[in-house]
Amino acid sequence: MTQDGSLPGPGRTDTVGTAEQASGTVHPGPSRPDADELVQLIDPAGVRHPHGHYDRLVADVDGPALQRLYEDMVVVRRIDAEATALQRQGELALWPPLLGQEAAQIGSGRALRSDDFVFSSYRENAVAYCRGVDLADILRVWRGNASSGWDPYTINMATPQVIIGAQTLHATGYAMGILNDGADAVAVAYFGDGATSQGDVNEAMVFAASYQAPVVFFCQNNHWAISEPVGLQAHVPIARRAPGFGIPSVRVDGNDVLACLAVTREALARARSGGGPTFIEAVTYRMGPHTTADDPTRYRDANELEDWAARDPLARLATLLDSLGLLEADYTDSVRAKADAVAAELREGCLSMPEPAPSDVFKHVYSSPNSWLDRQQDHYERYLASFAQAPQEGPR
Ligand SMILES: Cc1ncc(C[n+]2csc(CCOP(=O)(O)OP(=O)(O)O)c2C)c(N)n1
Ligand SMILES: [Mg+2]
Repeated sequence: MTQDGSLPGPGRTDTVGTAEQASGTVHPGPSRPDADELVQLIDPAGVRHPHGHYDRLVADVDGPALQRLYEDMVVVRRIDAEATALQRQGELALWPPLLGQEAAQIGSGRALRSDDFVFSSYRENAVAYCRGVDLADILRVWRGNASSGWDPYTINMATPQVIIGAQTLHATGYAMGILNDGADAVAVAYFGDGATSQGDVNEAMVFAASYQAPVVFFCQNNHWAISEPVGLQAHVPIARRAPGFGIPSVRVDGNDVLACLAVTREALARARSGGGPTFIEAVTYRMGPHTTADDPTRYRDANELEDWAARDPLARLATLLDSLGLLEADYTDSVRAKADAVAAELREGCLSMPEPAPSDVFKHVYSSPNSWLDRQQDHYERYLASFAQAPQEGPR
């Protein structure tokens, strides 16, 4: 198995799973005999392959369910494109695109229960969509309109973390709280390949393993940490690191939405049933820039992008749906209409956001009054007021 995650597929079948349901007890311990195996249920050519272990975890995913996953991916790709356009039009200061990572985020995001709690980085806007975020809320921070986009408890998802890897500690702490409460919810931490080099992520894994905390570490290996290729910091598959902490891990084709759903369901079931943490490495690719401020043509080869475009997560599911007779015009028209409507709502929500007052920047810094901050605010307000009082220069 290579770092790029390529995997030769076995023979073809069009069946979508068999027997058992997705839920149920999963016992602790490594689930895969070969941690380097890349779990794949739908290959890049859109062919569904049977899997001895994971088919049962997606046995309930019938044709209509596959269509819903496809619709989700089309919609979030459209959200991403619309937000990128808004940034180019000067309406957002910055945007971190998720182009290419739709399957990893929708497959895992749709596996979650509403009482699970997500701790993400800045790129998991498709996960936020799965959690039911108000669309404008995902733009609020990038428009410079607010310090935080939403109240975490309304959708059980913390606002995105920009300090690389820090959210893994928050997720682990939250999961330890779940243990204390005797609940069966799960905390899920999303982070990138680059984040795995941070101390925070490694410390989080030590604590998660020590306490057998119900946390899922979902690493999207999109092959780049800004301009640093994953091969520089990971000479072996990233998933191999977790067993060193005593955490079972799995590598999944991150461009295969069904496989991402299956491995996340397994990890969630393990955590709910007292089996502790799981580390998932979703092998995917960031097809766009790191953010709209980045120009990847300066550091990566166009051929690499072309190779990954051939493994596009949406295209392969479209091909599978087509082979099942589930990609008729009335369905694709309705998906397009939904994406158009969501994009229009996103744009409208962005453009109609009320402008905050300049001194709102002082709000929410501390939960209780702070004299040092109050003095700064007072000074700033007097400074702003001085412009109104200053004599205007007029024509002589
Ligand atoms: C602690 C910390 N160090 C450095 C940065 C600067 N930084 C922002 S994004 C990034 C790369 C992260 O790469 P990865 O974890 O692979 O996530 P991706 O952006 O690919 O989704 C870095 C180093 C930061 N935000 N926080
Ligand atoms: Mg990365």
